[in-house]
Parts: sequence; C-alpha cells; structure tokens
Amino acid sequence: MYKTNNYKKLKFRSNKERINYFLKLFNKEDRVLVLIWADPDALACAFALKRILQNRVERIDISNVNEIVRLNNQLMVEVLKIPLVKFSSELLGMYNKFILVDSQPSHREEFKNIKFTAVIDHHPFTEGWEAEYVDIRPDYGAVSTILFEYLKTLKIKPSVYLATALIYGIKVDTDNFLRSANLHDVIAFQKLYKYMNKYLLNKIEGHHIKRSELKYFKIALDQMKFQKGKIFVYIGKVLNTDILVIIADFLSRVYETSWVFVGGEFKKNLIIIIRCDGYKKDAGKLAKKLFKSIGFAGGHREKARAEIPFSNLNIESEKFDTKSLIKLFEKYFKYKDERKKS
Ligand SMILES: [Mn+2]
Repeated sequence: MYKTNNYKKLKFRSNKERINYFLKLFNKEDRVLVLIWADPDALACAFALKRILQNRVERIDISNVNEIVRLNNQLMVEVLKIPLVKFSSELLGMYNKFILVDSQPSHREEFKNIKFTAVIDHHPFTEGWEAEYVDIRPDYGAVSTILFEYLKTLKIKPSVYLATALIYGIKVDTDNFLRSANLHDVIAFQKLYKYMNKYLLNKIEGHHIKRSELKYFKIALDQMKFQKGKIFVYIGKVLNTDILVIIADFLSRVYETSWVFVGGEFKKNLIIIIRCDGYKKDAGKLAKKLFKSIGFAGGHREKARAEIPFSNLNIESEKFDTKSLIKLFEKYFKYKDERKKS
C-alpha cells in the first residue's frame, strides 16, 4: 500500500504514465463510487471521472455527501444532466472502490473511514490518510483543470455537457481567473471553450435568485441603514444563507459604498456576510477580530463571513434588528475613526 506520507515520491515522467497508473487500479468487475462535497468544481470532476471510467468498470456512480442548496449548483446538475446518487452509509456497501475528488479524506467526517483508491485534489495537502493513487496539486485553481488534462491525455473529446461543466468548475474556483488561477487553468479553459455551450452555461450562472427569495430584497431595501459609506441590514430568518451573500454582493455595487454588512438568522445562528472593496481594508481580519471568540469567522480582504450562535450574544434572536447589527461593529469603527483623527 502506498502511503501518503511519501506521496511526493509518486512521480511520473509524463501525463501518459500517470494516467496509465491510475487506470490500472480499476478493472472490469469494479463497482466504483466517486464521492464529492458537491460544488461546481467537484461536480464537474466527478462527471469527468465517470466519463473516463464508465467503459472500464462494471459500474461507476457519483454521490454527494452534502445537500445541494445553491440554485446555481442545482441548475448545473439539472441542465448538464449530471447523474447523482443519494448518499447514505448503506450506499457504500454496494461498491468496492472509492474515489474522492476536490477534497481529502481528512476534510469531512463522512470521508474519514472510507478506504479510497484514488484522491485527486487541489487543496493544501493534509496528513493522516492514505490512498493508492494521490494527485494533489495545490497550485491549480481548479481540479477541473487536472481532469481536463486526464481527458486530453486519453484523447477523449468531452461532450458539450462535460465541457460546460468543467468550464463552470474552473470559472467558479478561480473566481473568473481573478483568484488563484495558473497557466494550466487558462489553457484548459481555452481548450474546453470550443466544446462548451454558452447558453447552457448562462442558464446555470445567470440565475441565482429564486422567485420566492425576492421578498428578502424588499426587506433589505426597506431595512438598510447607511452610515459613512457603510450599509448595514438585518434580514431576519432565512431558509438558506446564500440569499444573504447575494444581497451583500448586490449592495456592494452601490456607488460610494465601502463596506456592506448583511445579517440573517439561520438555524439559531446569526450569520453576517461582510463585503468591502479591499483597498486598505480587510473584511476577513475584521470578522476574526470581532467574532472569532464567540463563533466562526473567516474570509479574505474583500469577503468575509461570521456565524455566531445567538446564545453567545446578549440578545434574543426575535429582538435582533439592523440597529443591533450596527452595534456589533460600532466599537470597531469608532476606534478606527478616532485613530484616524489623532
Ligand atoms: Mn475545487
């Protein structure tokens, strides 16, 4: 058994050698399950693996361990006809080989006890697990790019659906090439572009608001408060935190707005989505400074998120409103203003 501790020793002189090694791990009698934490990159990669292995094994299926709640991702599955099998622990018994893509066994509880034949990912390498085949490339913007290289090496022409899926995976994970894309991502995008369908892609990425969610925009516009270039708004209970992100992104486009704070209640937590222009500002740092000790907080310069159990705040969720949200940030900005003056 090949140990991941020395995974760097698994070196191949060419993509061909690599892919041959990978393919030799599977045979005609195998029943293979590809496991993912479904997001566009993971979905596209699993779809590509199914294409690569479907004629080489008895059966290959894809299962997502998370529920797909984001509308774009639901549309991706529907429009590109990506076949998914509902995850359960009983499901695992129906397969003899497992592949993990766009994630590592240490990332999720669900993956920890599974013996993976192959792990293909681009997140930073983690310890404490092993697999027969490991292909981890943290310098790649998307795992979809790695899978494109597999397809190319095998001279498999992707279908319109598969090409569109991989393009979408690359676009989302690289934030349209504005973040962490390398030359391989750019080449994959360019090569896949001629096989994809831009109308299908537009169907997926062009719609991210459900009609039933428009009411939250009304709340946002009615309740929001401006303060020195900052917009604050508390939306109240939401069924899905994505709508808070969508509203925050929308408000961050308002001219002369340097900060946006959108709050909402989800599963007894106060969720706060923070946006700023990143110029001499750091949303991630702000979130961590204020909320790390009472909940989850993280993000980067322009985007951040905090999740705080209401039980850790000195206010009941029913009484929380936009003013309460402003109060959470008051001290921080007062201190900043005072520092500027002195
Ligand atoms: Mn990814």
